[in-house]
Amino acid sequence: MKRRSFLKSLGLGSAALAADAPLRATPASSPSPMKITRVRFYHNPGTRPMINQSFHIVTVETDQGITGIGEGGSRDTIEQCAAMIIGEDPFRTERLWQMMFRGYFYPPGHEKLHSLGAIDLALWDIKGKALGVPVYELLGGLSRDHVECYSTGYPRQGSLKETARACVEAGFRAFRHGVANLPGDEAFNSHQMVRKSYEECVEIREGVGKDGDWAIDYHTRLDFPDAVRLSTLIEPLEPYFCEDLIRSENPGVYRQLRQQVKVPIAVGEQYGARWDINELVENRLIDYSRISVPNCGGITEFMKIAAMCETHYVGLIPHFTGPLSEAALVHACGVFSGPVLMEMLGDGTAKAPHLPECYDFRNGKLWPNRRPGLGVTLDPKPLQLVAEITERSRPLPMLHRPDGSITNW
Ligand code: CS2
Ligand code: MG
Repeated sequence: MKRRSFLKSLGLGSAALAADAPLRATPASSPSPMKITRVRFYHNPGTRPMINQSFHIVTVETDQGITGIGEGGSRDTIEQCAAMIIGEDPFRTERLWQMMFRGYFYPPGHEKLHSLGAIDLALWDIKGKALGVPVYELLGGLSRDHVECYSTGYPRQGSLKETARACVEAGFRAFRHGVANLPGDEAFNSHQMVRKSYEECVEIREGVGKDGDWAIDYHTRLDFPDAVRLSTLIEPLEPYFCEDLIRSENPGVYRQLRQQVKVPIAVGEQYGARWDINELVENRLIDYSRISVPNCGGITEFMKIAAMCETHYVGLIPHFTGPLSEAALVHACGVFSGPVLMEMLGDGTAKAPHLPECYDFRNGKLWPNRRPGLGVTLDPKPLQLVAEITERSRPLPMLHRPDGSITNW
C-alpha cells in the first residue's frame, strides 16, 4: 500500500500527506477503556476428570458487549481469579495477570494457575476482537505459514509399522509412541518394557521410513538407569524427541541425565509458570519445552517462556490440553522464530460440539486464520453454567509502587 493511501487509511489529513511532512500519525481517539462486567464458568461434560487438565469453558464479558472465551480451570479457583478482575480493563493483560497471580499473596499452585490461564486466554480473545485482528497480530505477527504437528494416539491401521507410516503419509511431521506397558494394571517390569519399547521403535522407524520422524514419550514411567538404557538403545533410530524421561518433581536431576544420553529431550507438560522450567532451559538441559496453555498461566506467561526458550535455542512442543487451548497455541507458536511442533490427538478430526469454530487443521498441520481474537466460536448449549462472578473481591491488601505497578504485600 503506497504511503499516501496508507496514511489516508489512518484518517490523516492532507497536511500529513505532504511528502516531507513528519510521519506523526494522529490516530483516531482511542476508545475509552472497557470494563470487565461478568465472568461465567461452564462445566464441559466432555472434559477429563483431572482438575489441572480440564476443558471447562470460561467467558469474560465487558461493558462494551465484547466477550472473550477461555478454557480450563475449576470452579473455586476460577471464582477467586475472576473476582480479582471485575471492573478492570481487560486490555491490561499483564497487570491482570499479576493481580490474579499475586493477589492471594502465596503464588498459585498448578490447579489455580490453570484457572488463571483460562481467564488469560479469554482476555487475549477480547483484545483481538476489540481491535478486529487475530491474536497473533498482537504478539508480533506470524513468523511461519503453518504449524507442523505430530500425532498422539494416531488411529491404529494394522501393525505399529503400518500405523506409523499412515500417520506421516497423512501429513503429520511425526508419529508419537509411548514406552511399552502391559494392558491394565499388570506389574510393570521396566527391564522387559525397555527391551519391548526398543523393538517397537525399530518397527516405527521402518514405518516412517528414513525421511520420516517419530517421537517417544517415556511418560515419567522409567527410573533413571532405565531411561538411560532406553535412550542409548534408540539413539541410532534418530527420534525427533524423547519426552519426560524421568519424573518431573526434581528438574535438577536432568543435569546428570543430560550427561548420559544423546537423544533430544522434551519436558514440560507437567509444569506451570516459567519458574518450573527456567533451570532446564537456561542450562540447556532440554531441547524442547512441552509447556502449554492454560497450564502455565495462559498466553501472557507462555510468551515469556517462549522468549526464554528462544534465548537458549530451545524449541516449543506444547502439550495438547484442550481444543480451545490448541487454537490459542497456534497464535502463540505461530509467531515464535524457533522450532515448533504441536501435538494433535488422533488424526485431528475430532470436533468439540461446543466449539463449532476452533482451530484450522488439515493435512497434518495447523493453519493460522484471520478470524479476530482466538478465532473460536462458542455454543454454550452442550455446557452447564455453574458459576457467575459479577462482584469484585480482594481479601488481601495489594500494594503498589509509586508509579501504580503492583508489588507484593
Ligand atoms: C501425554 C499426555 O500427550 C502426552 O504427552 O503425556 O496425553 C498424558 O498422558 C495425559 O495428559 C494424562 O492425562
Ligand atoms: Mg507426555
